[in-house]
Amino acid sequence: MKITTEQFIKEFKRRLTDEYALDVKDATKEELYRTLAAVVKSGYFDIWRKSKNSFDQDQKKQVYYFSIEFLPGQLLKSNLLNMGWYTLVKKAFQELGLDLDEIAQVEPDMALGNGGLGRLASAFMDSSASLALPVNGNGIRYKYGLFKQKFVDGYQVELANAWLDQNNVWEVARPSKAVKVHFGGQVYLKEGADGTLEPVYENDKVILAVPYDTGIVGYKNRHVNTMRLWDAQIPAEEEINFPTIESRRRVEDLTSVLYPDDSNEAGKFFRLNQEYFFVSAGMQSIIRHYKQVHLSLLDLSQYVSVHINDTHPAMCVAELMRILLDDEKLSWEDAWKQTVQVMSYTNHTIMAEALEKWPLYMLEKVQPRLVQIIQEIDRRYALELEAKGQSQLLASTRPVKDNMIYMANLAIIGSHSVNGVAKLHTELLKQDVLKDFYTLYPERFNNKTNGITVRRWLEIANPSLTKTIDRVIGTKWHYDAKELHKLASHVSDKRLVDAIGQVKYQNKVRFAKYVKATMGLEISPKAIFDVQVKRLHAYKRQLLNLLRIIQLYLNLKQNPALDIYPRVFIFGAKAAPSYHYAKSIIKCINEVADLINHDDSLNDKLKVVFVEDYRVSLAEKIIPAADVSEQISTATKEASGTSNMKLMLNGALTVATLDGANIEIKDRVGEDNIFIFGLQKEEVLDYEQNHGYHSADYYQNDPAIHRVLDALVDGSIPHIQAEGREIFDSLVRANDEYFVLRDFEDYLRAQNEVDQLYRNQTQWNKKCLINIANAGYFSSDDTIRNYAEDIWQVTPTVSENGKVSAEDARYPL
Ligand code: 26V
Repeated sequence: MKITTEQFIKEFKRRLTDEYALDVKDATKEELYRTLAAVVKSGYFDIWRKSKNSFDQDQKKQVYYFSIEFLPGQLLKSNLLNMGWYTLVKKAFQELGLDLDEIAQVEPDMALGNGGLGRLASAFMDSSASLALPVNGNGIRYKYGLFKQKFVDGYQVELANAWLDQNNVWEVARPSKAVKVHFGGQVYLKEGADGTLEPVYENDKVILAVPYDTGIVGYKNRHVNTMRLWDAQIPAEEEINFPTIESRRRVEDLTSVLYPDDSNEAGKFFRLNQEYFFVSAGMQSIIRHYKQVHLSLLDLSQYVSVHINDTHPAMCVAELMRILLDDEKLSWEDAWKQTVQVMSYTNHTIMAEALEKWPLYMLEKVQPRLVQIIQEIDRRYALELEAKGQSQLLASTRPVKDNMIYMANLAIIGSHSVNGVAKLHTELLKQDVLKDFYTLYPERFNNKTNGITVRRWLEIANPSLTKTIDRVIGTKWHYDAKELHKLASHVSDKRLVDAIGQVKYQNKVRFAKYVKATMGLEISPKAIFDVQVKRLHAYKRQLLNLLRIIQLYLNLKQNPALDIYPRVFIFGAKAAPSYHYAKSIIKCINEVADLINHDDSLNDKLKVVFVEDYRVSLAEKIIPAADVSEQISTATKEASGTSNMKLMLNGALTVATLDGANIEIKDRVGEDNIFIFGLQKEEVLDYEQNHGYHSADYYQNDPAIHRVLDALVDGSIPHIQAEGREIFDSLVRANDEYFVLRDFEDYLRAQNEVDQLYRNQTQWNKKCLINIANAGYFSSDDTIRNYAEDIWQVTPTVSENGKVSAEDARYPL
């Protein structure tokens, strides 16, 4: 049953009356948004129910994707698109005199993540649902999402993001599915009547974990999965144990804030509590549900897969052991066999500082029983290595060392699969970071290159490009993004190539309007829009970009007639609140922007736009308007990157180091269609291992670098006294950890090529077309298909009408 425009309008009006007693003309955007969301939900809730039931009826193997971050952004448009309602509702709204785009903007971003890691988790949720794969998300329902960023005098200021204040229309609270999580106290083992050891808990606190479920709508396939986020509450019968306001607040705080990745000491303890909370709640509910459907826990791994997204949920290993041993009375050997078969783990960074380790004493306070179990895992692991004659690998791989728990080690030992997120990254894991594990368990290691949701980043974010593509190759790519490759045979089609350029221009006009409206800044859509959007981190080298901007500025001041193609540099980035250096870079970019944007003598050849509060919904505005994609991390440091994929999909050309997934992008588009520069992996590793790099030499011997760096400290750029000095020192005195100065010259070369090529619009647009044509290889649909086949061994469910991804499988009203 398909819905018609008339049916939709009737239903919409009826709900608006029922809920608000209003006519369309009298309703606010907020009221219209809520009403539309209600109609949308009525379209998929029944299918959601059926999808859930079918898993149990068919005894399907289930995947549980544990992630401390999810970053879905806004859900209204993607739900409409996936239900097959998007065009219809757009049209119906026009008939009602309403603009769907405007109303969709009312929705606050669901920003329960910092960056790539969380966005990837949400891409995977979308793709799993679209492939009708039985994948469930498991995470935390933070009351405050990632902070809202404001710039005050060029400094980043963090404001609370109380996104739930406006109510989340998509979630459903399920108090009946709550579980109890035990924290703290002491534990000892007592011999039971049957001779088995039983843990006895004393003085522990019990907290109620209440799940909030969000339906994840599959793309036109009548399949809806669940993302389950946990909220912490005080159980009614435990009120007495939380007598003070302070103790009650501690419970609320458990699920209140999302920690930025490098939070401080005090925050760390909370973070560990959060990790145990969502791990324990998730694992308990999995086992409880499993027992309703299956008989024996010895079959667990046939029906359950648990994915550990980065190390934050690594305690899943120990928590499952706890449940199987203590609650279900399995033997250690049986429990361990199931655990390893159930668990799989993805590593998302090789940055040593980001590899989690926790002091034993801290976990002892959170959950003493887990400490016992982890120590036993460690003890048995040592024995196993000894038996295999591989004790020399023990120190570097054991889970417990010097009273610290190494979470990656725990995850790897407790999993049957370990994967990196791009080819280079996986190679580095095998040969460098995790090489001793690779010696021990080569069969566990595999690569799964990241991907993006092509539908969100093209169909939703860039409707005019979507139309242009549809006209040439049809709409099959909406299901299978690799179909985009058919565009490649049209590079000689002048009309198409021009159309690509026109679409880009229109998108730039639109973004320029947004910049004017929000920042009061005039930018010309004729200029090159050069975009770097990602978390602010030293290794991502926003600084390299900035140094080039400063150089262009100085050159233009010296020679106003200098022939450079006009460029608008666009930045979007948040810095972790305690990451001082990253915040100094933000301040410097903002001051350089201020200087440049107010200098009429530059004749609009340069502009710098640092958008406030970069987030998924803003990315959807910026990325379609980008000409150049900056992917300039120090080789080896960026595990994959995913903005690189989104930008190429929207026809931006990439300036890149051979790092992360950039390498795979280059392999697909060919060297002529990407601008590669900079040190390569071997050179970086060589510098690092042999201490062969001396950044001060570059400052001393390269006059161009000398001049640019001096501008940081000699007052040429106002208001950056402290920050300019800090950055100068990091580059010249602290030996420039990320080889910014080393790569500067080659970066300029690559950028000059960009400048030249852009003058030939036909050549440029052809390369854009080739990039778009190859971006389909980075669809998260394919990535998740590989996870399903290689790691989880799950297959798609057959949808309600017997079809999977059927073109006409619209959602009914
Ligand atoms: C966190 C920290 C915190 C302490 C300072 C150093 C540091 C460095 C990196 C991180 C990020 C940790 C995990 C993460 O978000 N990784 C990102 O995962 C994306 C999805 O796989 C991937 O595309 C990005 O390259 C990777 O940085």
